[in-house]
Amino acid sequence: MPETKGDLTMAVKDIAEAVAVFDRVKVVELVEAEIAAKTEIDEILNAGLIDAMDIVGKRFSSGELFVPEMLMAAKAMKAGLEVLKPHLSAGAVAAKGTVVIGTVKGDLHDIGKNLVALMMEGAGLEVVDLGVDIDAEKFVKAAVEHNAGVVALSALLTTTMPTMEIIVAAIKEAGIAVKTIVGGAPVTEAFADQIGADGFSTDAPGAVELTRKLLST
Ligand code: B1M
Repeated sequence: MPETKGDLTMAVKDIAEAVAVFDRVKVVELVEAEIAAKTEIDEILNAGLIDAMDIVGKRFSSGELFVPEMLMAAKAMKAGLEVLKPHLSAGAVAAKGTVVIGTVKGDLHDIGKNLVALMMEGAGLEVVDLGVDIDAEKFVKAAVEHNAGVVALSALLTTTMPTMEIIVAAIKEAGIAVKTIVGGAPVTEAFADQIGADGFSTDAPGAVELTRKLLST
């Protein structure tokens, strides 16, 4: 039978399953094969790598998996992301503005934040990635030091969302001309409005679009 779109989707789903069983080698092999087969990079990323983390999250919630397994899945996903990286950041041009990005204090999740940073770089933005567990003081210091136009905050835990409010307030208090954007699985637009952030996005491409808009205003 000829290869159909359905077959391709199945192959991408195999990537998700390989991540969910923590098979780093297989993830790399499958992602490389999909790139070679000219599968859409977005499809590999979304239906392959990102969907896998949803599977893992659900298995964690149901008590089927524990933290060490979540970590192994994260490592498998990161290995796949490394292979995709050159394709995600293709077409980079001269920097169009500087973004300081980090995961907020108390939160160690960095896959989504790394993805946002990667796509921002790909869109020609200068990105200063502070890493994880970053407090208000560090964000303010970095924004001043790098003359940033946007500070981007990521949080994956409901317990670290209030820290976003503290950081947004500290940036305003510092009186620096920098916009703040927030994102991460539990973050909503209503929350972003409530804490006085300048923008919110549900995903990495949206964060890039939003940042470009904010930098051009
Ligand atoms: Co954690 N974890 N985890 N975890 N973990 C979640 C988030 C959880 C939903 C799992 C679950 O219960 N189903 C849950 C949070 C529940 C809640 O708060 N309501 C949870 C928990 C409870 C915990 C611990 C507390 C577990 C424990 O110790 N008992 C602990 C906390 C540690 C800490 O941070 N202090 C913990 C630890 C970990 C690991 C370290 C093991 C590992 C992280 C490894 C790493 O990141 N290096 C981990 C993982 C892997 C997950 C899940 C399974 C996957 C997260 C992920 O990488 N997703 C996650 C379940 C899930 O999300 N389904 C879970 C893929 C990634 C691409 O998506 O980060 O959402 P995401 O990014 C998206 C968007 O959110 C958006 O763009 C990306 C897509 O384009 N986005 C932005 C992200 N940042 C943005 C910023 C923006 C804009 C968009 O603008 C600035």
